[in-house]
Amino acid sequence: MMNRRFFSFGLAAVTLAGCGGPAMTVSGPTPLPDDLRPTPDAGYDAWVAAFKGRAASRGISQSTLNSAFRSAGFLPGAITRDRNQPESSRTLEDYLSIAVSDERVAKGRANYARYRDILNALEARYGVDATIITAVWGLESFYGERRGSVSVISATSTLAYEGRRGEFFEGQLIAALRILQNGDVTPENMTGSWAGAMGHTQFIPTSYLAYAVDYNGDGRRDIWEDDPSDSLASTASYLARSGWTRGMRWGGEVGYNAPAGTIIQPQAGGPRFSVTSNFRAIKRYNNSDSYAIGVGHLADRIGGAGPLHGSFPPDANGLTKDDRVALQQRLTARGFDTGGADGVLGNKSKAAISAYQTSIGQPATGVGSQALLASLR
Ligand SMILES: [Ca+2]
Repeated sequence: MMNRRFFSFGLAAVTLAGCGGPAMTVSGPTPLPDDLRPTPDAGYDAWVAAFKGRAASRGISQSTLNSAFRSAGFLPGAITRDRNQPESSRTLEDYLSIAVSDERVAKGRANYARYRDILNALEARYGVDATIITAVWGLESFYGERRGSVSVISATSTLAYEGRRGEFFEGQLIAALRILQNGDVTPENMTGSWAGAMGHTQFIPTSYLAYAVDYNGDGRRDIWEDDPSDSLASTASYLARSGWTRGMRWGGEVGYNAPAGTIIQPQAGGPRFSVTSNFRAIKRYNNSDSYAIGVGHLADRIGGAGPLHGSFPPDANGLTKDDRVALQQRLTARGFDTGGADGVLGNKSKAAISAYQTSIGQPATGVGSQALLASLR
């Protein structure tokens, strides 16, 4: 979460926990890939030795440093993922296809029901709607299923050492060490995304220090455990302190009982939204209009609302979402695996299109078209 503009995680990547995209930042119960396990690196070791002096001067004890770095190390995969984040962002339509998928809505409704008591208590205490808290949880970690299992000390130290955003990540590393020093979590349990976002709602370490809450009263602010209550309370705390106004909607689709607000149209030809100051509070979590609309719309859906009323225009290749879904279904039926039929033509779909084009003697462009769709009928 947070300061994602540096990451363009976006459903882009992270945020689309569960999207299966190339830049996922959360890993969940699947085994760690080898490149996110510590690898010997002399340059990293020298950097850590120097860093320990700087950390000590900022109040980190030797025993904290020793235990934190005992099993930490250089993660080549953090650097490649950081460098390979997509430059271009998804269209709002593609973003919402993933962020507010039928599965994410259904699981959101189930978790909203399961944790209704605590969510309602949080709404009463912090003023943030229970459905909004649930939606943030859904986008950040697929309701806790994909919290990330990368060592946070390894991830933040690797990215601090690599240096492209070294100052930012050294700050996160110092914050992570303070968390360990406070005794909220052990080094082995302090896991998260390859970029150091932690727990059910993917707090970066500095945000944890500023906003995390011990809700269940066990004396530790534990956002890593299976019990999501501290994480959900921490998210409500963060939104409340980001300017959330109790009882105000985030916004809505213009023409369909939206609250008064600033009008935005993130995708030309697509739906327009009227957004309030609570929309801007969501953007403090992740500074992206698509993300904030994703949270708001997912919250509405969890609360029982239906899909958006407006439609989006055809994409640059003349295909509507229905066309793209049909293209994926027909390719799959012919044995070219698109990894599902969500209407989002990602890397797997592009590879399937290329393989199909090759099979019919056409240049493998990986780009769909009406002609290609028609050829599959
Ligand atoms: Ca606790």
